[in-house]
Amino acid sequence: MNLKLATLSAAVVLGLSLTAPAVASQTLAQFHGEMGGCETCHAGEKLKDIKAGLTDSQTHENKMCVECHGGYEELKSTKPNTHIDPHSSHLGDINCTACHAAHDKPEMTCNRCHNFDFEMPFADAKQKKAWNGDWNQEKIQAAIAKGPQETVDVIVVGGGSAGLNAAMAAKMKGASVVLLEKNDYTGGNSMLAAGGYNASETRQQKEKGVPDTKELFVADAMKGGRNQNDIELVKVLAEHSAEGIEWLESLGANMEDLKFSGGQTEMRTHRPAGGYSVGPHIIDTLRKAAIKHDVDVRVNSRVEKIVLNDDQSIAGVVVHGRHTGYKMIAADAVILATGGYGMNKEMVAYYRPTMADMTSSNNITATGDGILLAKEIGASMTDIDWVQAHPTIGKDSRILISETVRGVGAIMVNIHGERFISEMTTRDRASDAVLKQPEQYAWLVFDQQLVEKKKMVEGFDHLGMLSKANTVAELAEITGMKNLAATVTEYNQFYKDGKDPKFGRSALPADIVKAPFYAVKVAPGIHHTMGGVAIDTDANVLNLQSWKMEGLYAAGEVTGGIHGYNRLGGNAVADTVVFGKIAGENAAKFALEKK
Ligand code: MEZ
Repeated sequence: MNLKLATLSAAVVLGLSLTAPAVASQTLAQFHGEMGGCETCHAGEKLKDIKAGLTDSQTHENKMCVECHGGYEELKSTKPNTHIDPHSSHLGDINCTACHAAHDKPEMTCNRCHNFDFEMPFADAKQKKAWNGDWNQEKIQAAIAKGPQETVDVIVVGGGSAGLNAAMAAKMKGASVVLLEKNDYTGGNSMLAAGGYNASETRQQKEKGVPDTKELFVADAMKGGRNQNDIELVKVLAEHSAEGIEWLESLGANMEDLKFSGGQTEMRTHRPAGGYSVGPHIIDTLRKAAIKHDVDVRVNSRVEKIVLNDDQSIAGVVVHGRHTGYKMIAADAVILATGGYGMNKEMVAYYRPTMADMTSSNNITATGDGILLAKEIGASMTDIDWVQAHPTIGKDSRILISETVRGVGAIMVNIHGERFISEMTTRDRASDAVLKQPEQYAWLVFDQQLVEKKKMVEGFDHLGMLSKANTVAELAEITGMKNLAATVTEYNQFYKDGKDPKFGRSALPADIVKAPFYAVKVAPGIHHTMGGVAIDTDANVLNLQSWKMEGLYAAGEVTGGIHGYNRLGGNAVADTVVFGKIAGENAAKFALEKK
């Protein structure tokens, strides 16, 4: 480390403020440049060296941030955030540059979904042109005409759970792999998954004496999907669900906890112990595994075209790198793992106009890119207009109040404090029921017992979403739910009796007795797009004649067919792992056999 960098590090260690720029509208780059020149952050002093060392992931630059300021784990232990820590709740260890843009206005990534009043260092720097939606056809064609600049066996498009699982599986089968993620960090929508992973006949279930079977898994998924699912895909999901858990455990995940989700006859939703959210945990595990196994993961890299050879076989993709521009990468196999389209307003308006104005719990990455890429080359779509509303998204927000909260004991009541449906029914039914209530919203009500079991609830409290009181009567007073006390008394009796004669709630895991008592306002919002690219049981994409498109695979929410008309909570995470792994293994086999 040079002297200036050492001084900078020392300042950080001593807790000196480095946040206030000396000059208004100074950028972080100027501030660092004054300390040690461009070399402070870049791989050289001269423009040509900087350019040569600059990757789309800004690998060198981020390494330099960590060298001076410390890495995620270090900063977490020395500067514990007493209030909200988005890294712990879902972001995990992401590139520093995702928020701290050096030559541009810094962007607090959290505010893409939230609304935090938090001033970033160098916040008054000038905003440059945003990097988004080019899809520049001339540049795409020029990249194809120039020919591939790199060749690998398998290209994975998208860095959520399906993509990371696919990349890991392909790599472990001996293929060379590159994973291309358009966002500035991996994780996709999976990073926000709060519920769990459905699997049957697992070690965890056997240890707890849960008499679940694969056949029951299939029956529940089909019933939940109103029998509109492709049963062959559902069977594969059930068959491989336990194996998927073991695979994640072999990569370092903890999936010890078990709970019920809506529409299940047996308890099969697996989660990390300690009440942590499943998505961030799986993503963290997979990110670490990808580093350990040397998988080439590139962020800020948006695939804008799948390129075919004259014989219609896969030639590769054109990727648009945020810093390096357009280029073609050749590969014999491509896996689409780009997620759904819940955040693409135009697509929702086109496919499901009645939901166009709904909020969405999805990450900003869920823009349906893979569906558009696949359609362009003749892939078939299944159930494309089936969009799932989740009944409990924080009212007027984009924050999902996980089904887990109901799964471990919350009740759902209307503005008068009256229950109106079994809290554990399927999402389509629960959402419809909420929309039929006065004011079209509901409250979830629970007590301190639940908060102690579910760490995620602390996050809702930090976000200011919870009403809180020392007695149920006081909670009723604050929220205006005049019949709440009577409802809670009645529900506690149902708990004691072990059955809910009013709405037939399948699981009554706790009563509502321990102060403080809480309520959170919820309303339905877009959560999952069940339709997408048609695949077969090998995760091979099908064309309009239902023939295999050789070399093209897809997994996760970009696909259709598995969930039918209504996905059960916990089946999406299972889908990303099971079909991600199948896609990765089959793509590797295909590419390696072609060599
Ligand atoms: O699978 C899901 O979408 C899920 C379990 C969501 C949730 O409510 O946590």
